[in-house]
Amino acid sequence: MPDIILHHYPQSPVSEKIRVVLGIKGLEWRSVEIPRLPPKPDLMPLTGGYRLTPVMQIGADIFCDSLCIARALQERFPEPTLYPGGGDGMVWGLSRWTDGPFYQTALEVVFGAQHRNMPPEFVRDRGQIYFGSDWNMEKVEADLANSVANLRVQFGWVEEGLATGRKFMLGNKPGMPDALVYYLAWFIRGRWDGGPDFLSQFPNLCAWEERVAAINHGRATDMTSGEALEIARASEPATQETPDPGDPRGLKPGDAISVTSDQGGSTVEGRVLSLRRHEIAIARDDDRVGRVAIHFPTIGYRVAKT
Ligand SMILES: N[C@@H](CCC(=O)N[C@@H](CS)C(=O)NCC(=O)O)C(=O)O
Repeated sequence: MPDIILHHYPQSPVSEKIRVVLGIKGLEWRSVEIPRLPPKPDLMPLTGGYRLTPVMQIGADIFCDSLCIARALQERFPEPTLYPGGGDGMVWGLSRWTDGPFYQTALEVVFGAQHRNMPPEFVRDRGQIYFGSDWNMEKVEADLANSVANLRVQFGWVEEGLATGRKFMLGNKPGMPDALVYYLAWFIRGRWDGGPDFLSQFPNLCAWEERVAAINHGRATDMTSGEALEIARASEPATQETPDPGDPRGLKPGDAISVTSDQGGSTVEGRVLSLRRHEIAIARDDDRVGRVAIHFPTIGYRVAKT
């Protein structure tokens, strides 16, 4: 199998989730550092316009969104499993809490407390992604105490689970729920000045954070974006044409469609290649990399026929 290539940047919390997954699985991978703000000229040929972080590449197959990336890694490298305590299926449902309301609350706290110390162009960019087109940091700041109260409840639930003596969320082995909660603790600890003090009220969580940090990130070696583009150009997508007769949208391989993240950002256009209940892959041709298969999760993305 070609190398696993992660397009990411060190400060990205959602990338930290995937780096922990790579660590749980003990994988070797290649690390391409991408810009924190657009333009991302060496990413666009691969993703067809999708700009969020992280993105995974395996040859000419491109995986957008951490939900799609984690699942693709579990399918290709089943052991050690991301479902050690029998959490099959349910862990993806859990991700809709951690990546939805829990992440949103963490963003409200970090931006509410720290936005005045962030570069204005960064606040403008993230403001519209995380808080919508009518974002207003003064309001986020004014609501900070309420957001911290909500964050405290959610980390409190995690603390209750860990207080039972389990080493990890699903028992004595780490799995997907650990990656899903760890990246939020990592974000709060590292990006909010009050984070370390806030987290110290959860002693079991702090001890668990150390255990997850010790798993580390697998074995990464750097790669340039140029090398990654060359690998895509020299490869053909491994994804086969796959119909899904049960697709409620009536989509079929070959249909011309666009895919747009609910978080906004560019729309990616291509032709349906593979349909599975939880994922869609589209084929797209690009001047720099030739044909790529771009994978998106079904959840969180809107598909329209073009
Ligand atoms: N649903 C996406 C969310 C990813 C996300 O929000 N990532 C942040 C960075 S942690 C981002 O893309 N920020 C804008 C950027 O990197 O350009 C996923 O799970 O991958």
